[in-house]
Amino acid sequence: MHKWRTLSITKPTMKAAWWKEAVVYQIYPRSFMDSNGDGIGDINGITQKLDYLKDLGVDVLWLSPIFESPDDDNGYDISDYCAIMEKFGTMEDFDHLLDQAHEKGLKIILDLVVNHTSDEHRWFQSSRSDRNSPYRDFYFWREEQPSNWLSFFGGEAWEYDAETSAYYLHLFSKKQPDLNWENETVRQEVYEMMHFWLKKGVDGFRMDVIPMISKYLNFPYIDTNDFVGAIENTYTNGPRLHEFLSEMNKQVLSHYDIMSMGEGIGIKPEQGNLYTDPDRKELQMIYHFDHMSLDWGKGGKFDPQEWKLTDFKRIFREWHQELGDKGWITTFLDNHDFPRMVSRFGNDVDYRELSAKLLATLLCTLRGTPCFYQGSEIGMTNVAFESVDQYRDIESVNKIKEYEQSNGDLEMLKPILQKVSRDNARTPMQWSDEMHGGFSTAQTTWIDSNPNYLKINVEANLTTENSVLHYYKSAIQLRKNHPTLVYGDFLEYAQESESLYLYRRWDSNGDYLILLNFSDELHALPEEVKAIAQTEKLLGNYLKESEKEGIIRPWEALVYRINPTD
Ligand code: ISL
Ligand code: CA
Repeated sequence: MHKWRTLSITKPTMKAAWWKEAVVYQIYPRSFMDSNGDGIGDINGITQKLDYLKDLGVDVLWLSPIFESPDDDNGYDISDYCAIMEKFGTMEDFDHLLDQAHEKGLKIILDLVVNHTSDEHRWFQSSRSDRNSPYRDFYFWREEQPSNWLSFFGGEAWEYDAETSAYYLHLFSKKQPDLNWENETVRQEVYEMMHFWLKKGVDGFRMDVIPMISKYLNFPYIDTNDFVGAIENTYTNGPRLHEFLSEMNKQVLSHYDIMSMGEGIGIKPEQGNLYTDPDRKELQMIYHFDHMSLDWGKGGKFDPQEWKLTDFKRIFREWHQELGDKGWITTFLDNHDFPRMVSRFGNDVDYRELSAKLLATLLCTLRGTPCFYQGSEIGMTNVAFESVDQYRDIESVNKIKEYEQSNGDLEMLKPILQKVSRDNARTPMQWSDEMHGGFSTAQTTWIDSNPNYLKINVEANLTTENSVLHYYKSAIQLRKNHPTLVYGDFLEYAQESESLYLYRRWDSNGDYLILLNFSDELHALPEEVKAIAQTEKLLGNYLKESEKEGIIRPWEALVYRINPTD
């Protein structure tokens, strides 16, 4: 009966840290809350909602970029790192937000976007206008086009600039020239800017495309049919990457008790510890994309493929094994760059609430710091925009243009956009059933709301006992009350199942069993799991107990504590 108690209980070797125990909540400021009725979310809007966030139980708020920017890529193209975007408010507004957040025990981390700047940044302006400018070498200028690199947002990554008769590198849009980290002054400028925010009391950074800051200076040719391969083998993990990160750690990060979370694009499990092993003194954690990129077919992100639970499980298993008790990851299932998690990994039609709750259970019981994206806590879904004119994201807009130019049938593109566009995650937060979901009092907002706000909104969730929101609160509290869910080891059952994700988290403080059914069907639990006796149920997403024993219902999520036996 108790054969599964044979797990050898070892002393936990994983070091404790507040940022491992924390739950992160990502805010996309322009879509969170509009305080002044201009149709764009803003900083004061966030301040208004701090009590809501506190009540949800999250600890750290990651704000997508709030800095001055011409907004070519929604603020990921920064023209002044130390100024606030006018649309979002003022520096006083930000100081007030930080102050209020701290008063409530919430931390705030900012988006550090230093692989590139905006082309409207004064460094680039000077660099472009004068070949002898001290800023010339802040970017990559070449007389001839060095290679065939492609940009993430379509087209070539080397752009010819007539003003200065040379090519510059931009891995993202033309308005996002890549910074040359080889230049020591660039690095010093970045570190100084980081100190500026940290001295203000900011609690850390999420670091945008950080694996790309060191470039292979021969810019090797890529296979243009394999963009994913180009990212993994050529664009990321350049020769001086770890040297730069150690330097940043030494000069900046190590001076504060803060969170550093790298966007782990292109990082494979075996490289995880190079970034996050504490002994190496670089970053605390990274979030890898391996489970998110499953739909990147040959043609890139716009070639959606189905994902498989066995791949998903294998990815987390491999990361877990590779990191061991050293490095650390952030876990996430969506953010502002991806479709909504309930639409992608759950079933947003027949089991929206159950599957949204299941996904929350997963993130709150996996090893890694969970990072939730705004709106997931009420089960917000992808949006089915009827017209391509409703898209705002540069990636989607460029794709639409490309289709138009090649006489592609836009009707064919529509269902793809509805599935993969980043705008799925960028529609306004749904606070109530009022106009624009209570996000704004403006007649029109910068992007249309998802019409399902009439049903899916915070207010309705607050007043319904079994809502997704209330479940989120319980799942987050569960993680906080049981540190084994943070630090414990990880053991899986039924690895080959395409429907069931069943695992155990355990250490000398406790032993937990997590059962998740990722399917619309009822399943029998494997014998080895049924044999685990004497358990206490801590969390479940169905109201009533199942009448049959040993089965798990569609999208059912269960967390048990396994009682110690003697
Ligand atoms: O969303 C993607 C493209 O389909 C991702 O590949 C994304 O471009 C990549 O993860 C980098 O993301 C970050 O940097 C970009 C910015 O557009 C994203 O919003 C940001 O998260 C450039 O700064
Ligand atoms: Ca506003």
